[in-house]
Amino acid sequence: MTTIYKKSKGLQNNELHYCPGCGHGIIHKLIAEVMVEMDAVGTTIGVCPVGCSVFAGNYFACDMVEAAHGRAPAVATAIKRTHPNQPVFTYQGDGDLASIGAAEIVHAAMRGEKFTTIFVNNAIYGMTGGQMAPTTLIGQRATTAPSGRTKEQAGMPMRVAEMLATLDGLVYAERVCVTDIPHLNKAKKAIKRAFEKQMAGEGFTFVEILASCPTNWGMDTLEANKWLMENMASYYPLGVIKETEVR
Ligand SMILES: Cc1ncc(C[n+]2csc(CCOP(=O)(O)OP(=O)(O)O)c2C)c(N)n1
Ligand code: SF4
Repeated sequence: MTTIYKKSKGLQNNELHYCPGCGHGIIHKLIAEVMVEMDAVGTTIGVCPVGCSVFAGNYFACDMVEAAHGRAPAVATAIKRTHPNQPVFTYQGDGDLASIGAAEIVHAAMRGEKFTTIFVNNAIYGMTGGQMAPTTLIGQRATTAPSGRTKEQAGMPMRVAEMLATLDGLVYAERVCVTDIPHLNKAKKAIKRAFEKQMAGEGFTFVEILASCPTNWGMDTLEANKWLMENMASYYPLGVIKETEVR
């Protein structure tokens, strides 16, 4: 029998706890494949967030550290400074990164810390049952905005990649999504580019990944991907936001 799919060696052989259609599992697979391609499974150190991916350490086949809510960039700073030759990444949701951890990510980018952040933007707090996040779209319903987010009450949704790109320490920011195979391939390329620039010692690198949360969006998996492309990708444009030349 021909094997057409094999689990990446960058992942442990554990069953994922994510809901069907959730972006986290797909993104884990892409990061794991990049680690394998870069021959960095044994050397990479990841930092897990608080949120649905709090158990990411059960899945990646590399060392993973758990950080308190939003503090992954501070923990990654310490790890990278003491292990400058090893790839370091934080893996964070939008509640973790753009809400409680907003200061940590801004200051890590400002300082040009030489690690990579994988930012999973699903426009909602997944783990705690669908509260509004800084990235929730105008009109989008959340348990804390039952009639939909309004600009008057909560301001406009935060475009994190563009905001961080204004800081000199950030050398690469790209926004991708994981809705279909061509977009998955682009997402993997972006993750690899971010790791390569990190390992070249250029500065802070950031990949924002638009992903679906069918459970809290109240949609089936296909509907969720369609909604993402029609609504999220128009407010959060895909593509390279900033890439500096090697100094
Ligand atoms: C200090 C603190 N405040 C609040 C919480 C509760 N909490 C856990 S996960 C979470 C939201 C996570 O959402 P997000 O980062 O978007 O990740 P997702 O679950 O969507 O992947 C919150 C508010 C906490 N764990 N610690
Ligand atoms: S609640 Fe949302 S983010 Fe969390 S595992 Fe389920 S689909 Fe994924």
